Amino acid sequence: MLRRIVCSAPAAALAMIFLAASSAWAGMGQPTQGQMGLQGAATPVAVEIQAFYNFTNIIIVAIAVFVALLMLYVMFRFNERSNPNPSRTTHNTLLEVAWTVVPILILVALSIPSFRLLYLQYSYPKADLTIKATGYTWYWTHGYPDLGDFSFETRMLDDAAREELEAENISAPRNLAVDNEVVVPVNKVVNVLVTADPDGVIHNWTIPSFGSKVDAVPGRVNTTWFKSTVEGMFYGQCSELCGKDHAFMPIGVRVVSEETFAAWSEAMQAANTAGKDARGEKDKTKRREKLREKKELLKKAKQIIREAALQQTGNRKLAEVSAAEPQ
Ligand SMILES: [Cu+2]
Repeated sequence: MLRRIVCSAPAAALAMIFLAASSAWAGMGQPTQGQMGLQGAATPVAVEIQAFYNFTNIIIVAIAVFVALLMLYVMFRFNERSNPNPSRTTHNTLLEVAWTVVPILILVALSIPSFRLLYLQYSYPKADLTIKATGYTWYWTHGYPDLGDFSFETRMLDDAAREELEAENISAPRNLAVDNEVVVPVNKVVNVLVTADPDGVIHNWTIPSFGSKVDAVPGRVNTTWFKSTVEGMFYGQCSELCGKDHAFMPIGVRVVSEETFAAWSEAMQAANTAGKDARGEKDKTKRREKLREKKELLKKAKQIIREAALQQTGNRKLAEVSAAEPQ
């Protein structure tokens, strides 16, 4: 019996290590049914986070298995029946040095990749684009300060709006899909300035596949950076318990090609300018005209993203089909 337990333990440990280390079952950009491990990594930081996570898991499982085996051995070898005359030993210098030094070595082994990762997260490369994310109760606004400072609100879609998109073959997952997605170009360094409404509470801007998680604090600007190497849709949710609708303030970042981004940001900037002109315009007819122009430009920007979404959904479907086909 004991031998069987002892023999099956390493196999179970190995299975756990593979389970923990495998991110093959995890989706990219959003959680998936029956997911194991973390969401797929889309940025260099997320790749490093996952490598560190897998490495730490191996150490954790190894320690747990070692302690479990040790306890089983002690229970069977040194119980009263099999060992009626206990030894009176109280000290063992070698053993005491070992159980002090070995944990120190384990901690050092953990700290080296940990500090390396921390350094990567906080050494900001030169940004190609800056985004300002502000948490409100309970939605986000996203601004593009280096592109004429246009901004928009990001709110969660309700079921009716989601069904409309799904009917058009655009993926819109429940509790994650948003009305206005943050759009960024692929393979570019994006700096995110994160803050919260000065009269509000603390939120947290998170995109798991980017390895980004930053507190949005009223009156303070925090930063994070990401460089997505994959095009697609990436979702996250407010990750700081902020109140009543904490669970309903998702963030959606769409990573698109450089050309799509240029077309979208151009339309958004022009719409922003038209809006500003309308505000400064005294003549009623001209103001109405400017506002109409703004509306048209916003519609155009939305259409650009809709087309990108359709293309990406199609790409994903194709990828799923080819992955499901037997080789
Ligand atoms: Cu929040």
